[in-house]
Amino acid sequence: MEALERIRKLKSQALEDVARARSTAEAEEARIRHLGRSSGLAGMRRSIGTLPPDERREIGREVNLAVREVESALRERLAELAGAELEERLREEAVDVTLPGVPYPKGHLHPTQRIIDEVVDFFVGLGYRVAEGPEVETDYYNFTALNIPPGHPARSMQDTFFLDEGLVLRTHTSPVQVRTMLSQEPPVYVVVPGRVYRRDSDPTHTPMFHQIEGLAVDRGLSLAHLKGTLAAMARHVFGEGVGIRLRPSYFQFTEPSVELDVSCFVCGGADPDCRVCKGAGWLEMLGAGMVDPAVLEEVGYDSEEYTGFAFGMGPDRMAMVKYGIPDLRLFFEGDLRFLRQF
Ligand code: 2NM
Repeated sequence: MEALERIRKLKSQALEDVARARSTAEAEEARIRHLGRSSGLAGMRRSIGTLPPDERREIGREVNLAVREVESALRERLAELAGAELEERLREEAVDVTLPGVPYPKGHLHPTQRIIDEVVDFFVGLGYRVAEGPEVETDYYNFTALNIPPGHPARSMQDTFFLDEGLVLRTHTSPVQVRTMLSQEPPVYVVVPGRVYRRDSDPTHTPMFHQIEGLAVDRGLSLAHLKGTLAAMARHVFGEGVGIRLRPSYFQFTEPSVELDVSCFVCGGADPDCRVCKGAGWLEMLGAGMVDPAVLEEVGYDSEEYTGFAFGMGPDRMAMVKYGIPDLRLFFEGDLRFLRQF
């Protein structure tokens, strides 16, 4: 019978293809080719109805048997191939957990940031809040509110980066203290770290540098509170052994104004050739003073009821002294060989 012969042929071709399949993808292709809708066996199944009735039964059974045989061969081959493919993937993707890891490079805090952290931590420990503000400031907050009127030399072209009309790069962080006072009533205790800008550039001056300023406004604050607070801060940063002294000074926004020196933390004043203090025995550390009543009145505080002290220091300069760095420009070049020393 011609039909039986054809079924046998289709079946043996299918079994051969299945056995030859080298991957699960190839086995799937064989399934589509030999059992799919347009395969020979599927075509025969569809045409059974057109056969003479006495042939239908036998041909039908043979086609079904052939299909089942191919299906079971496919199932077996697929299982084999899938197992082999899994083994292969496990081998390829295996991770050797005994290999040494990639070393993670260790970061270093910038020397300026180390000083800022030490100073800010000290004041936070006393109960001060940390305040920050914009680096582009208005003329009013940077100068006028701080008792520096138009025409004052501190505003001069030599010092200040002027931007558009009425705007400057802040030359100190004091405008943040002004904003703080305008936004709340006393008592005020804030410490203000940040970047500031002045038109200066040589081994000990960079056009951008850092400041930490602080402000306390309360009832009954005196120069004695200022002195005790800053002495404790100096010892926190430069060591318990250091002494301090105040010298008279002048700032537009404080009266009286003082400068604070720290006794040399290397020689204590004993070495006339000391590389840190150059034999002076003292290191200049910060400026400070009692907030001028005119500044308190400007922000709406009653200067009869409240007094305040304020101070400002340069953490870049302090880091140069503490770590013996000769050129401030090294701080802002981002050279990792420099940073790795800290
Ligand atoms: C300094 C020195 C002395 C200061 C004053 C004020 C404010 F806003 F309260 F008036 N803030 N900072 C001040 C006083 C800053 O830096 C060398």
